[in-house]
Amino acid sequence: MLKIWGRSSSINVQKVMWAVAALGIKHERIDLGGKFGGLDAPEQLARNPHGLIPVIDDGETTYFWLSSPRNVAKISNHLTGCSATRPLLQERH
Ligand SMILES: N[C@@H](CCC(=O)N[C@@H](CS)C(=O)NCC(=O)O)C(=O)O
Repeated sequence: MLKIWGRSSSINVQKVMWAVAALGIKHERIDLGGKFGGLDAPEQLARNPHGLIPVIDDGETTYFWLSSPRNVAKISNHLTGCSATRPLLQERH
């Protein structure tokens, strides 16, 4: 299952949450950052050396921390194995 680290009040986390919901991808979100802290924990810095959220773990070895619309599209394409999500994401932006 996809793991997403980040507090739900973060706009960048919300972009990812929208994408996984729109694509119907099973996921678990773990609170991190803001009042939850934890961004400077060693295991988190190992996932994202920038110490920012969102961080996504697809269960293999790939981690993402950029949630610009272009990167959300890349993440979606990576997760779904197709490029059909790109127009959808661009359309909605
Ligand atoms: N370029 C990154 C920016 C990530 C970013 O700025 N994340 C903010 C939240 S929106 C963050 O980690 N802030 C620290 C915190 O929440 O404690 C992206 O597009 O995801």
